[in-house]
Amino acid sequence: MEETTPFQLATLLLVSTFKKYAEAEGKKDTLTKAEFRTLLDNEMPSPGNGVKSQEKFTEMMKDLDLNNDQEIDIMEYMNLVICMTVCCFEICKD
Ligand SMILES: [Ca+2]
Repeated sequence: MEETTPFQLATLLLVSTFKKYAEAEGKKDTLTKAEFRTLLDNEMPSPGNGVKSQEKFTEMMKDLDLNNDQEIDIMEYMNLVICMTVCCFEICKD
């Protein structure tokens, strides 16, 4: 069996993290508000991440929930991943 590359591993981790929280309640392939809140609290616990307040969370949910169904699907989640990746890229610049 071929070795998993770092890129493949990163992709698997992003998907498994999404699924872990999405499967907690309701539909298995989308994040409810509560599931999304738990994902942010557990996976992005940095005090500087700015999503701790309810106001910031509501704003973030509104920005990500493009089809306005009050849930975050995998494509909407990917917009968060893109933002996080670009921020990381900028921070890692020398
Ligand atoms: Ca949605």
